[in-house]
Amino acid sequence: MNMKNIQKFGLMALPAALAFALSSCGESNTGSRGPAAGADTPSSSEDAPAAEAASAPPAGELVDIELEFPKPLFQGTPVPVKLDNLEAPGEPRVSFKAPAGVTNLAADKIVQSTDMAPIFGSIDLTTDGNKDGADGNYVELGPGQQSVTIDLGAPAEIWAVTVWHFHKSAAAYLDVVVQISEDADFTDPVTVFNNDDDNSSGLGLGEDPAYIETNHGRIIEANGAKGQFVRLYSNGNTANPMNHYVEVEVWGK
Ligand SMILES: [Ca+2]
Ligand SMILES: [Ca+2]
Repeated sequence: MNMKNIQKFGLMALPAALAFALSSCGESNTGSRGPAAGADTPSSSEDAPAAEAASAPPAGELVDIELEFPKPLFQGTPVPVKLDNLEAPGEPRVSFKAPAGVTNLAADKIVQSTDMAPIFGSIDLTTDGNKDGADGNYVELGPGQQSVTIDLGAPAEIWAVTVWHFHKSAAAYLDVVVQISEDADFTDPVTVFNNDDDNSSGLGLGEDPAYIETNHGRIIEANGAKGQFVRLYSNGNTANPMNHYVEVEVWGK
């Protein structure tokens, strides 16, 4: 996420965060702070009993949400991927922070795509809950820039989007952009991920890194952004010009 988007996010997410904190913690006198600040800073409230703080987590406290991953599928020696914005190798992330009780709101939800007649598979494989990357479990969209859009069915507070494009062989997807919108036309979307480092997609210059797909997919944090629609763009990958989705999850409430 680039700085511009972080700023946009903060401004948009703060009122919702405050509303959540106030409604969930009636006796709190720390309403002038967001939950993130409260979680990182010792409470300055001297009249709050310690026992109360110990028995219930403060409103807005974030917990670790552990993801489930499919089996790794790499076969043979991966072809080296060369991209200017490719991230350095490192340990994969397996969890993210979110309020307790978030669920995968994308499960079995309707998915629209710029390619509704895929080359291989069907669009609904994107949200069918199966992350196994074997043949028959992914959808292959046509070449060039394509997108899928998930309608969550109701407005939500979104904390992470997790995506598995294709993990049977090592490839990095190009111009990956993920946006959250309150309206179906994406008139004022929040961009939570963008690795289009030359703005060839016309969606803005992205500062997120390109990454090689594995069974760990990708965790994209959304920091409580409000929206009902989640759109994921890509423009082919380093192995071929096609676009693939094994699964997309949208964690929120
Ligand atoms: Ca699937
Ligand atoms: Ca590009």
